[in-house]
This record gives sequence, structure tokens and C-alpha cells, in this order.
Amino acid sequence: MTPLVGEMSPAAAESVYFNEYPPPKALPKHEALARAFIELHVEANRRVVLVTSGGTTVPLEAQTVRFIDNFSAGTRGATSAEYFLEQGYAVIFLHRQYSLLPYSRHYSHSTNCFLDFMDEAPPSADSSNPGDGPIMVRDEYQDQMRSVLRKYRYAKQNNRLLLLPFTTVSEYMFELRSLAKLMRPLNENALFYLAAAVSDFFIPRSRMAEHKIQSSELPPHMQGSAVDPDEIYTGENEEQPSNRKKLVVNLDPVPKFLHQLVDGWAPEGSMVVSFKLETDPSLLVYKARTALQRYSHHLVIGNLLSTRKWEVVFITPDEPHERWIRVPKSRRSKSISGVEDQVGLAEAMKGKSPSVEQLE
Ligand code: PAZ
Repeated sequence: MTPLVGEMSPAAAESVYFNEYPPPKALPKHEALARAFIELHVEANRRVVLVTSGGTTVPLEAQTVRFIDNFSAGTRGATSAEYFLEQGYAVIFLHRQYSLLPYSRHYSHSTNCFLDFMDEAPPSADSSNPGDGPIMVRDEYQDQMRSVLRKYRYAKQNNRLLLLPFTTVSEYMFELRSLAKLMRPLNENALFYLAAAVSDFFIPRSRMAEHKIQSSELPPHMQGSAVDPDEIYTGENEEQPSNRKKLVVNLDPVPKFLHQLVDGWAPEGSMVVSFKLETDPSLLVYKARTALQRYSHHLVIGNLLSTRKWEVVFITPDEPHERWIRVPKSRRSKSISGVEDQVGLAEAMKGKSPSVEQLE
């Protein structure tokens, strides 16, 4: 029996996985942009961080109508990217398309609609169109928006931020591999900060339906092209009318490419930071430690789904091995809609804020 991709040696799994999927259409363009960006910063002897952010999808069909998604808004990645920029890094921001982006995240998505920051100024007396005043930022947001705008402009004008989108888990893998290899000339000036929520399971291309999976029986002369394969679609559902089928999805484990990144793709001397998300508090530290031991990289940042905005644990190979960073309730930032956001934690992680509670 052919072993699952997840059960092979890392090198064998890499070749099987990448041969099975076509590279993303945007890859050559992304590689050209990244090459130029990296060359610029190698010349300036500047540190470059690859921040991954947002969730990956697992398509159920090659011509995708349905897909499985991974939880992540991209808050961690987008917020962290801003702090890296502030520390002088150039940032390659590999993100899920339409997830939160550095700087614009302050004014987008449902918690912070940019329209809530705007107002109509009263029309001036000499206006040629006295009914319509200019649109302004509301007084109470002027300072915050000016500061965000200046940082955003600085990053753009000085070529410090490269935005590269992905959607599916295979696109993410191709992009990550290419970017890591392109970053080799950076040597110890390269940092990998892997905050994306990457699916652990996928449907191999060979078992994926080409067309939209049908929920009811097609006449015999129309079968074959649209309904396939047995692994995806099996069995009668007794509670449904007899012509409706259950959908049974059979997923393979995604190979653990962190091993390949650390030992093969990434430059010598680079630093690799990964994240571990759990929902069961009793598993978090164990899983984060296991990841650090398995891949021998530099840092695993563990977080729980329910508390991730104000509490993380750093798991390191050296003392103290486990360090919790928490933002006290009084210091947690709020968006204008009252939702706690992540600025407080990012401040705390800089290690300067008096709000940090470090529990050894
Ligand atoms: O994007 P977000 O701020 O909503 O969530 C961030 C996160 C929880 C996805 C990230 O901190 C993380 O843990 N990423 C790794 C997830 C994983 O274990 O695959």
C-alpha cells in the first residue's frame, strides 16, 4: 500500500506533495517581486522577516465551489508586521487574501469600519457647491489616524513592506518554499514568523472531484464528469429523500514542512518562530514543546483560541523554557466597537511595557 504523504520521510513527502499540485499561477510574479525586494534589503544589510498570516483553505473540488477553512482573521500577523516595521525590519507579508493587513487593519472588517471614523465637514461659505462639505476624519480620531497614516506611508515609500496573498493550503506551501529559498542571501538577517493557521489535512489532487460535487443522483448519461470519487461521496443518507447522498470527506495529513523549512529551505543562521494554537488548555504547552523538540527551531509561541489576544506562552530551547506573557485586563485595548484588540499584547511582547505580567 502506498504510504500517506504524512507518513513518508520529509524529503519524499516534499517531492510527492509538490509534484501533485500545479504551482499557483501567481507564483512567478510573487517570486520576481520577492527577489527584487530581498536584493534591495540585502544591499542595505537590513533584516527581513517573512510573516505568514491568516488561514488556509482546503478545496473540495478542483473547480472550487466548496472548501474547508482554517480559523484566523490575520490580526496576529498584521499587528506583528507593524511592530517588526517599527523595529527596522523589512517585512514580506504572506497572507490569506482579504484577511487583515498591516495599518489598514485599524480601519477595516466588521469591528472597525472606516466609515465610523469619518464625518462630513460643514460646507464653507465660498464653496462652489454649498450643499456638500468635504469628508473629514472625526476630531477624536485625528491623532491616531495621522500616526497610522504616517507609518503606512513610510513603509510604502521606503519599500519596507511586500504584500503577497495566498488562498489554499497548497498555494501557501509553494509560496513558503519559494520565499524561504529566495531569502538565502540574507543569512542571519532572515527571520521566519509563522503565524498563519495552516490546515493539517488536505485532499490529494488525485482524489479531488474536478467539478462541483452533486448532492443528488444525476441521470446515468450525465454521471462521471460531475460525480466522483467514492472517497469524497459515499452512501445513502436514510433521513434524506432517496435521491440525496451524504458527503463523506476523506482527508490526508498535510506533510509537516516546518522540518523542511528549518533544515533545507531557510538560510543558514536564520531564526524560525512558529505558533501553536490549541483550544484545550491542558494540551497547549505539551504541543508547543513537542513542536520545538521535533523541528529544533528557536521559538514556539503558544496561544489558546479563547485568550489569544491577551495571553501567549513562549516555549524556548533555553532557560526559562516556558514564559507566559499576559496583558492585564485594565491594559487591553479596545476597538471603537468595544472589541478587545491585540495592540496591548504586541506592546507587552516588546518587553518594555509595565503591563506585562511574566509568570515563570
Ligand atoms: O489571526 P488571528 O489573530 O485571529 O489568530 C492568530 C492565530 C491564533 C492563528 C496565531 O496566533 C496562531 O496560533 N497561528 C498558528 C496556528 C496553528 O497552530 O496552526
